[in-house]
Amino acid sequence: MHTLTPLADPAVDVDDVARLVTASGERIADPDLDRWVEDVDAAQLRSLYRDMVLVRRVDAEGIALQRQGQLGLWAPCNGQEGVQVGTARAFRSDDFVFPSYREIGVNHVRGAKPADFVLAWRGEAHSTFNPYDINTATPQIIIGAQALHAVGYAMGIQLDGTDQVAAAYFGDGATSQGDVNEAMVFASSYRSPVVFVCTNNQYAISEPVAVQAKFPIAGRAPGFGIPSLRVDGNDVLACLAAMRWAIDNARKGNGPAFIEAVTYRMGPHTTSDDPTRYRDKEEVERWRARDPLARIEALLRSQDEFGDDFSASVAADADELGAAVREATLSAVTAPPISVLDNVYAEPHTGLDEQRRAFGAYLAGFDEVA
Ligand SMILES: Cc1ncc(C[n+]2csc(CCOP(=O)(O)OP(=O)(O)O)c2C)c(N)n1
Ligand SMILES: [Mg+2]
Repeated sequence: MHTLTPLADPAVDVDDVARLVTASGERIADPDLDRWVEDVDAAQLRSLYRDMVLVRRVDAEGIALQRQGQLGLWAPCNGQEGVQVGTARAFRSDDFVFPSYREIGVNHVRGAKPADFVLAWRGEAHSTFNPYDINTATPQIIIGAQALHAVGYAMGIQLDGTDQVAAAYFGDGATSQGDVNEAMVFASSYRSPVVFVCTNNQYAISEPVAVQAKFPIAGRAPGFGIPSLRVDGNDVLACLAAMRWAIDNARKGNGPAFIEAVTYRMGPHTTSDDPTRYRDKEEVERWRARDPLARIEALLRSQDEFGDDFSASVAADADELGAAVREATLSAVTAPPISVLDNVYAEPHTGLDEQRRAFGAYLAGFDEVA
């Protein structure tokens, strides 16, 4: 696998990665990755491209709906479609995925419906989808916590004796959290069938990755006894290949694997953030030239496989999904405030009863005013 050397500045040395499609859309060979995507023909590449376009559209709608006051917050994924779609397409439907708040593309590939992208950000639902409908956990806001959940799930898989795989998605910043490191110790010690996907988008809010990683993040995993791969996160094909490698490793009983996908968050951390305060335009433009969608379009065009019909059908699909996301948001029915306490615990208990009483009394106060 791709060997790692210490980097002077991990944020700058972004080309020290495994890659199959260059930024200009040229298919290059990689001795380790090639065999994992031998079956990927033009039709499959188009399908990966379509998913990335759909994800970008959901993201654009989310930002617009937040700006229009229809959502409380949105965590954009623009620029990260390659790692999200590429890795998620490697799962089997019975694998179990633990995403962070930014994994819109992972949830899309897992089968999230239009409402699933927006209702939690609108404050209408605790969770988004029912995790068991698409074998994907509620997107995690507590940085790194989902790594422990994924390892726990993977240890459960071992007890069940099945060949499912669990996966945790987290960011570069999350690798500084104890939870992620503890999760890697358990995964390694128990040889659990789990894949860690670290999306290195160069920032933890305003903090550049170079502040907390003096060595490529993928280089940490071998210290835990976990094989790792540093891959171009804007190369959907390389991400698919890397994830197939990692999942195969776990499914065969060889234990965990770690992928660092090097990418860039093109938008703000969330709609509450102003990235112009901490990064310059030139940096953003450098990454725009590495766009994950544009490179697949260029590759397909070079093979004469990106026709007008295809382009029009992708645009129509994106329009349809975008309209469905807006409709799901605008038609959302706000539940009575007291229902915030429903479905929090499996069993009722006295603490919850007390909270329900106190919150009910507080809400009743508004009735009196009215
Ligand atoms: C335990 C915890 N600490 C702090 C926060 C506040 N917080 C939200 S996002 C974030 C940065 C996370 O950066 P990274 O892991 O790189 O993920 P990204 O947002 O870039 O996808 C922080 C510190 C939190 N949600 N949870
Ligand atoms: Mg980050």
